[in-house]
Amino acid sequence: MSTAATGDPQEQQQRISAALDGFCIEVPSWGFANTGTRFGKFVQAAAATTIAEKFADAGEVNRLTGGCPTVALHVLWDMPNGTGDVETIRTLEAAHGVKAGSINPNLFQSQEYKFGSIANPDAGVRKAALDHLLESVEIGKALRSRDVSLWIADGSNYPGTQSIRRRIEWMEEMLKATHDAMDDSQRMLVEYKPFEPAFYHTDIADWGMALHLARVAGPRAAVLVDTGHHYPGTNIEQIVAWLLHTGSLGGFHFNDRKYADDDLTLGSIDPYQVFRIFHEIVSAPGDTVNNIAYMIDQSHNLKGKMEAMVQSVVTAQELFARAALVDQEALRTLQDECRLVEAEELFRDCFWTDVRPMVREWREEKGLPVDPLQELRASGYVERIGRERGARNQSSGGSYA
Ligand code: AFD
Ligand code: MN
Ligand code: MN
Repeated sequence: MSTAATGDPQEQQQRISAALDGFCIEVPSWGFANTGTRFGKFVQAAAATTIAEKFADAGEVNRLTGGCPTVALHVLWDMPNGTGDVETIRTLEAAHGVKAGSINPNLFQSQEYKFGSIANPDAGVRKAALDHLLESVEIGKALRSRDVSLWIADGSNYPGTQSIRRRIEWMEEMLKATHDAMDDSQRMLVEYKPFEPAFYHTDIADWGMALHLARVAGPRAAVLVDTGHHYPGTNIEQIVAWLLHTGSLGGFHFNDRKYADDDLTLGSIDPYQVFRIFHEIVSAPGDTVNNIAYMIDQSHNLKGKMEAMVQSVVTAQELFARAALVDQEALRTLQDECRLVEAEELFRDCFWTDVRPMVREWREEKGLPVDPLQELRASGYVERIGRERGARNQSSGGSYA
């Protein structure tokens, strides 16, 4: 019965190289832009402001890591002209070697969404929100992007001020209409979040609500798990197991948290949790791994945007590699025979295995920089874009789009 740490090094290398060959994680355009907290924004000279700069930065992260060939777009921030911007995006894809990834509508910034978007009691506001969702679906079609990824910030701040049940009915109607506008190549990902910006009830607050709405919307809707969107102590890998079991896991927004939706770099607080999530996936049957959208959702106020993104991608690759080391057959036998400590030791062995030399080997095989963060620093890329963008960023105080 092999455990990873004492496993044959050649077999370990093969497992890791095969796993990383098939593992891609999407970077968010907004992760390169100046954003902040509700208490303020610390402007970074090198931050991206234009969609061209966001594609350049995403292309550089992919050149360094070999793991992120797509960049998530936020409609309005990145595509103020909607489908009119598709040609621009095409040109940027070719220039920087990364493709447009998920399309993320923005239903949380316009003033009209003060009391909600698709769950707003005003039918006119719901219609405006639906129009934006339908436009996002059309942008996805034009860009041949698979996923329309919805984060609905709707909710209320005080008991008794809104009908939770009527808001469910409105959301069901809006999401079904959006789903019906998609073509067969598209998917709708329904994200959930327990609180913030709403502080009494959030209309899509947990995975059960998201799963219900995905089912009502239609067969090409699934749930998006943002690892920062859970109360402390939540067993996220158990949620992932249930969503895998029900065929409803659309994808992830990866980040890390100590308290709430902190959007810290992936694995910076609890790497073991990410390893356990990845283990649920790599141990799932069939081509489950291929149908899941792995995405990063972060936008750092303190760390440098580029360094933080490279950190998150590299950490995701390393933790996925560790999960790939688990001998599933051996573990299943130990589990079925309730040989608890042996099962746990096999599991932990893989988590504690320093895979960095084997990941380095994979990078060399691929002709990639063996140390992406070091290469970023040596390349002078951040200094260069800081010089090119600094004056504008300082003068504009940074901006979202
Ligand atoms: C914020 C929200 C949510 C959403 C993201 C991008 O909490 O995670 O997915 O913005 O719109 O982080
Ligand atoms: Mn998210
Ligand atoms: Mn979030």
